[in-house]
Amino acid sequence: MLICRFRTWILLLLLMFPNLFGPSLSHFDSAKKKQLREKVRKMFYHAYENYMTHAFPHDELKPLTRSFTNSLSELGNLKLEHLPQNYNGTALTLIESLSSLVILVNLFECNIRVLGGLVSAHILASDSTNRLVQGSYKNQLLVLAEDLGRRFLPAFDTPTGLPYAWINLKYGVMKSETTETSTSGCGSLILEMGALSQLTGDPRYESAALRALRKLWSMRSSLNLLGTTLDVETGEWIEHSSGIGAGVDSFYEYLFKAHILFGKEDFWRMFHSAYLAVQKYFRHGPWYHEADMRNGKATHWQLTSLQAFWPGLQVLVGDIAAANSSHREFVYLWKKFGVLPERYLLDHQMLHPTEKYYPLRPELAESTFYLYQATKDPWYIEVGETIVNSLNSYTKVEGGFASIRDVTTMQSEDHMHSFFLAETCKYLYLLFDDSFLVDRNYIFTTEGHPLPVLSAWHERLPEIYIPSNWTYIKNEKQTKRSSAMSLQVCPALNLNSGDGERLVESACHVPDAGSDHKCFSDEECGVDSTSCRRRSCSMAGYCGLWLVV
Ligand code: DMJ
Repeated sequence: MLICRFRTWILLLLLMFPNLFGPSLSHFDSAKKKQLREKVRKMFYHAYENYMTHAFPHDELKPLTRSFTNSLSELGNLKLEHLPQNYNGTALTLIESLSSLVILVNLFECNIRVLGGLVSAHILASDSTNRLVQGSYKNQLLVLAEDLGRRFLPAFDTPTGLPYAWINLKYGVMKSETTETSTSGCGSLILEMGALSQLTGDPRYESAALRALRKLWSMRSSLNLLGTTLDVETGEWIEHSSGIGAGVDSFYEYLFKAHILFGKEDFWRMFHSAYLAVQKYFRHGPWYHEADMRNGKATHWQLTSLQAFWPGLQVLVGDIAAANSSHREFVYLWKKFGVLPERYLLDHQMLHPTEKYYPLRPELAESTFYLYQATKDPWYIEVGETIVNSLNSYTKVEGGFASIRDVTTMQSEDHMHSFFLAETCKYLYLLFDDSFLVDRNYIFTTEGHPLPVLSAWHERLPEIYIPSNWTYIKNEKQTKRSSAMSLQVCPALNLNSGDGERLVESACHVPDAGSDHKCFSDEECGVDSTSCRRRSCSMAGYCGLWLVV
């Protein structure tokens, strides 16, 4: 009894003088964020400097042998990361590199990595309010982007308008080229090619990407589902089974992000139908399985590392409760294996026998970043810390960061993908320091390249979709619309109970261990259902949102 009273007094004192017993938790949080962002900065430069020493100007670093691989994919990312330090030199190197290209590239990869990198870097370089700008810039990157975009166009010259997956940048589509491509391969080009059209005034890039996207959408089933692979000449599906992971992922991402970037209602309508179909036919609790587009029947019960981007997209949509519940499952798997395995068989609760690798993928860090932005729940900072610590313990080598061949043995593989720099490090850094984004309104392409949301690029603002509590920020130059991220809400799910009554339940809700809410430590406290914030154990011994009070 006496102890209880003592705790109550302490609690009251703490409420009145939050710093009475030392620095407040928010102080602690910001010190922790600072320490973590320094850790990530060091990781980035360790990877980047090794790349520059052992691989530049080739595509990707082999960190174990300190050599390089060639697949063109690094070019775009490299330039973006390169701008702050050595801007003029890099632009010139790029110009020389691109003019001599005669290689066969994958259109999708080249688009998201190279064209996206060039377009984004051009926008950053021409923005005088940007701290990245150094020296004089004369649109060299845009010239390169346009040159590359023009080389893409022959790929779209098919009876369907769906582009070939592979194109030779000098000679166009090769004679015996495969006509098979993936949904993401021909449906995730609109952000980069649309931005290129906006910047150059040449509508051909946006038109080509849009025509392909519309054709793809017209091939959906009556359930609003798409397959994974198709034939660009006939417009027939090859693989009818699909999910939200490999071969499809960025198709969904680009429908919604194109709506944000260009404001066209068409994109929203397509996305809205597609999103509902995914939630209806692929979702199983917090997991997403694969299903046949024709009948919605489950085909593969697998979790893949690529699917971990989905909660991030759901945050942009505003479906934060669903995002949070899936994200937790991915975090659980990350902790179980130390990193995320490429494929996990949900029906057998075991790793896929041949896909046990972790190639330094960014998706979990990306979703963690979005969820933290939306909720400011410090728990996501802890998740970020776990990811950073795992990367440093299991993947850091003298020559950079190495992929993991097998998560059961943590055996390394001699490859550092370019997305480790362009995405993994970037999203981790932004999780701990979002100052770059403050007062700005960016979307990130699927390769992590920022593109500003500008009213000038909007056909018109889709007023009917903007809730009344969304804010407009005016500055002298342009009007920006804030994204769903600024809402910081945790919408509850509306469920129908059996007797017809509406029950409201939040997917992020985790009850306290004791029904009387008493506790000895934070571990016994759950997650608040309306704010999605983790509750903590007060000195008085009760779970609650004490920091918020
Ligand atoms: C990235 O290249 C892109 O995000 C792509 O859309 C799929 N995922 C890889 C990284 O895992």
